[in-house]
Amino acid sequence: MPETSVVTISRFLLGEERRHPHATGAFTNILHDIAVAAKIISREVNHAGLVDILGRAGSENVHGEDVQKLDVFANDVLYRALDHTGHIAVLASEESEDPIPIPEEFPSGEYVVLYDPLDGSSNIDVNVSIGTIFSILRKVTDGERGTLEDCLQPGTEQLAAGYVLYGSSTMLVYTTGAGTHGFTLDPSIGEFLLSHPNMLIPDPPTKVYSVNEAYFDRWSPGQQRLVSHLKGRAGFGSRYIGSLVADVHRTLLRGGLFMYPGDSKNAQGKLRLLYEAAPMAMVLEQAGGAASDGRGRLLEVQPTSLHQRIPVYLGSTPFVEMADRFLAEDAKN
Ligand code: P6P
Repeated sequence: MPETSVVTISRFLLGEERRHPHATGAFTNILHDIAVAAKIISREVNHAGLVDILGRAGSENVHGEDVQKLDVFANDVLYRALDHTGHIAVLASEESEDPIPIPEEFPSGEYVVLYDPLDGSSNIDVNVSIGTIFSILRKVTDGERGTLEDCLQPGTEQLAAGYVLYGSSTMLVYTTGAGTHGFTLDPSIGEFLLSHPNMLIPDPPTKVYSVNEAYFDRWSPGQQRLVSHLKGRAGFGSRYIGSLVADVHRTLLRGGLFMYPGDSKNAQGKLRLLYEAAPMAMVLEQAGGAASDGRGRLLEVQPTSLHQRIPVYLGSTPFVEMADRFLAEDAKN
C-alpha cells in the first residue's frame, strides 16, 4: 500500500479484500458495518459525562425521549447495523440469553457475529475506558438460517476478531488472521484512520502483570505462587484497570501478562469465552502474543454453551507460558 498519511478503515479493508481473490466483499461489509456502529456508540459514550443534562438511563431526557442504559443502546446499535445486511446467518450478544435470529424479512447470510456490545459499562460513571468486543465466524450448519451450533465454534475458527476502545481516543483494533491492525477515530471527519498497522506485542516484553489481587485468598496454590513470584523475585510491576478492553489494549501495546483466573468461588472465572476471551486471544496471537486458559491454548477450547466463562491468561508469550507452568503444578496435586 503506497505510503499515505490518511488510510481510512474502508480503504484498508478493501486492500485486504483484494488480497483474497475469491472474496465476495461480504466480509468487508460486515467489518465496515461494525465500524459504523462503533462511531455511533462512541458518540453516545462520550456524551455519557453529560448524563445529568441528557437524563440518566431509565429517565426521560430534555427532549422527552427515554434515555437508554448505554449497554442496551450499544446492543441495539450493533443489532441494527447487522440485522438487515444479508451477510449474517445469526447473531449472539452478551445482552441476549439466546442466539439472535435474523428477521424473516431480511435475507440470511454465511457469517456469524458474536459481540459484547459494551464491556465494563459499570465503569462509565467513573469515566474509565470501556469497550466493544466482536468475533466473526462462518456459518457451519446446512439450514438457511443460523443456529446455536453455528455460534459454538472454537476460537481457531474465527475469521476475524477485534475490539473498540472508548478511551481518551476511540480506537478500533482488529485482525482477520493477517496481523493485528489499529485505527483511531478522527471525530472531526468521522473516520477511523490507520494509526497502528501490523501491531506487535513488544519484545523484550515489559514486566507488568495485571490481575485483581482482591481474590488472592480464593486462588489455587499455583495461581498464588505465580503472582507471589511475579511481584517478588521476578520484579514485575502491576497495572489493573478492571475494564477488559483497556487492560488488554495496554498489554498489547506494552507487553506483560493479563490474568482473570478461576477461583474457589468461580471455577471458570468471570470472562466469557465466545465474545470476550476468544476474540482477545486471536488479536493477541496475531500480534505475536499468546493466550491460555491456564491449561492450554485458549483458541482451541471447544465451547459448549453460549455464555460460558473461561479463565484467561494473555499477553507476552514467555509470561503466558510461565503462568501455564505454575498452574500445571495445581494439576499434579
Ligand atoms: P473484577 C467489567 O465489569 C468486566 O466484565 C471486565 O471488563 C473486567 O475485566 C472485569 O469485569 C473486572 O472484574 O472482578 O476485577 O471487578
